[in-house]
Amino acid sequence: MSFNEEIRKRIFKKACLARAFEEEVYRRVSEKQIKIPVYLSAGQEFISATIAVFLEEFQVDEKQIFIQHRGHATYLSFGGSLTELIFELLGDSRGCSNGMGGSASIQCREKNIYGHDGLMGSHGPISVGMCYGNKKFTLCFAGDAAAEEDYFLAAIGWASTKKLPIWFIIEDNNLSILTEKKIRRSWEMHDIASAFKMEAFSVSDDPYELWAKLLESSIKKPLLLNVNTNRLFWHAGAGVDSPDIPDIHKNWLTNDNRSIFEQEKRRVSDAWSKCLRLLEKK
Ligand SMILES: Cc1ncc(C[n+]2csc(CCOP(=O)(O)OP(=O)(O)O)c2C)c(N)n1
Ligand SMILES: [Mg+2]
Repeated sequence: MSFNEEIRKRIFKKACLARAFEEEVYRRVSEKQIKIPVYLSAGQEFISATIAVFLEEFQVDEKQIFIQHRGHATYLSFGGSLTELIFELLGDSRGCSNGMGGSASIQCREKNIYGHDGLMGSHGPISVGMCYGNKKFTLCFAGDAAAEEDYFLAAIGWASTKKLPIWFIIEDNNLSILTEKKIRRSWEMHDIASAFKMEAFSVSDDPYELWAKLLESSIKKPLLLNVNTNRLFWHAGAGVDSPDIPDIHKNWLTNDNRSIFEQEKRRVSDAWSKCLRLLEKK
C-alpha cells in the first residue's frame, strides 16, 4: 500500500492528537494543575502515528505493545483511552493505571499496551520473553539510552537468534536526560542489530521515509528501526532545554493540517474539562 492522501490524513490526525495532548499537559503542568513528573513526547509523535496506521492498514490486529516512559504519543496512537490518560495524570483511580502509574507507566489492557516499570530498558527482555513464549507480533518502543543497556542488547540478540516476530523501535532523540549520544557511545543501534544478523535501519521520523522503510520490512521477522527524532521539551516536566532543537513538523501543524490540529485541540480540551467536572462530583 503506497503512501496516499487518505493514509497521510490518518497519520496526521494521530500526530495532531498527540501534539495537542502534550501542549495541553505542558500548560497544565506550568499552571501547577498537574503535580507529578510528566515525560512529554512532543516532537516524537510521528513515529508511533506512522507505525500505528501502517499496522492498521495491513490489518495486524493481534499485537502486543511495550512502551517506554515517554509514551503518551504511543499510547494514544495505538488506541489508548484519552480520558483514562487524563485521569492517570490527575492521580485518579479511573486512570489507565488506576492513578498509580503516573505519566511514565501508562497501560491499556484492551489494546495490549504494557506500561513501563521505570527501570530503563527493562521492557526489552520482557517483550522478547513474551514474544518468545506466545510468538505474537510484538512492538518494543525504547529510547536511545534505554536501548544501550546491556540486558536490552542481549534481548535483541536472542530475538534475532530465534527469529522472533518483534520490532524494536528506537526513538533516538540523541539524549539521555541531558547527555548526548556522542558522550555515551561510539556506535549506533542499527549497526549492533545488523551485527546480530537482523534487519535494521536508521531512518528519520518523516512519515514518508518511515512508511517506505516499513514497506521493506516483515512482521514475521525481527527488525530494529533507529528513528532519529527531536524531543521538544525537558526530559521531565514543562520547559525547553534549548531553542536550537528544531520543531521540524511545525509546518504541517500551522499550514496544511491546521483544521485537523484545531479539531484535536478542542477534543483534548473538552476531555480535560469533562474529567475535571467528574472529579469535582466525586
Ligand atoms: C537503569 C536506569 N538507569 C537510569 C535511570 C534514570 N533515567 C530515567 S530516564 C533516563 C534517560 C532515558 O533516556 P532514553 O532512553 O533515551 O529516553 P528519552 O528520555 O530520551 O525519551 C535515565 C538515565 C533509570 N530510570 N533506569
Ligand atoms: Mg533519548
